[in-house]
Amino acid sequence: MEHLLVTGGAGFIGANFVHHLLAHTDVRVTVLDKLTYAASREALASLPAARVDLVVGDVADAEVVDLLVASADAVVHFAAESHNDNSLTDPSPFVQTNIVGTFTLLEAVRRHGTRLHHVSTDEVYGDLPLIESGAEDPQRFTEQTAYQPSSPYSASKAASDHLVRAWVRSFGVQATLSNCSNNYGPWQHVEKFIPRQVTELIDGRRPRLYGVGANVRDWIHVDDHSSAVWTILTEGRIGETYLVGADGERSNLEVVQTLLEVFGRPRDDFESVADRAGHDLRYAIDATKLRTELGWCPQHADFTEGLAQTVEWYRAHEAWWRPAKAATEAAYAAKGQ
Ligand code: NAD
Ligand code: TDX
Repeated sequence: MEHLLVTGGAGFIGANFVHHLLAHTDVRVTVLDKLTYAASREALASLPAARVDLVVGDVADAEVVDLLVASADAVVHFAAESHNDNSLTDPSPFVQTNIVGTFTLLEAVRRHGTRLHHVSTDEVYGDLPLIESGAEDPQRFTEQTAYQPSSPYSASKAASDHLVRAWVRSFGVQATLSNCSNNYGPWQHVEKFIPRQVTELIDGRRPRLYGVGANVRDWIHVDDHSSAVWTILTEGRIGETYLVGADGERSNLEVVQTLLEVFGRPRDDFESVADRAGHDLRYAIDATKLRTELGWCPQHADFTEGLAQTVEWYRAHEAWWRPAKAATEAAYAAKGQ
């Protein structure tokens, strides 16, 4: 595998994955990215032009996709509309990019017989009940959990996963899939939970919790997601799905309290704002298959340390996130969030 096509490689996880490839492999990368509001040329700017090139285009544009797939040894598909709150305001780009875009890519890899890895989310499984305090062995998602997406975003990702499996079974497409939990780390847009709170705190404002902050997310450092995707691409079995997670369950309230400690602020110095419609209660991943079958192991075990490093990264990269901050906050304020 010498030349990879990475869709959505100018977004948060895609860009971190490209950095991971440059540091740990010899592959050459072509990024296909539409450069939506969520993308960043800067995230790729430090990488050598001899190994990374960026094609600005739409994953739902069959002509461009066919041309790029024809010259790649394998494709890793990150491109998507990714924010749940935006999908509640306007679902249309979610259907177009996440479903039609994945369909377009599948047709191209079918024509060219190209290996594909499809990147998806644990949100396709819907949510789990919150854990009673003191309860043992709480339920977690596995590869056998039934699909039950809640939001337009997660429904569009679920649809894309179904298309990939159907193309494997019906047309013999050489694809693997992964469903990962919530990522954090550098280059994440300020609309998302952790960067929003970090940048509010840098600005001397209070973090904003939806409701009382009881909802639970299963956090994984983005580098660990990258190593999982590379492991599955190179060692995974065709047609298989692997769940990716690092045993990082925390309530949103706990995350905010950890951030408040990092900033030396009182633990109750946050605001409760309007809750998200249909807000999933809890996500939790059982990554046993990936760990035992492919020997993958996350490297960022300490969430508090990872969070503190992420705070430092946002402090050092204010020039990058500042231009998006005011408009993002204005859109939240208009919804009472
Ligand atoms: P992101 O929104 O930060 O980046 C998405 C990228 O896709 C952007 O660069 C954007 O310009 C590009 N894009 C959007 N529409 C496009 C189109 N039509 N054609 C080409 N490029 C297009 O998202 P992210 O958080 O980096 O997520 C990447 C992938 O990982 C998504 O498929 C998402 O569902 C999945 N995922 C994300 C998380 C998470 O915690 N963020 C967790 C699990 C899975
Ligand atoms: O200001 C906020 N306050 C708040 O309490 C924001 C922006 C969010 N939240 C809550 C909602 C969620 O319970 O924090 C949690 C995390 O929110 P998001 O960062 O929007 O992530 P989530 O909706 O869990 O989805 C993320 O993980 C799965 C990614 O955005 C998806 O792309 C991925 O598939």
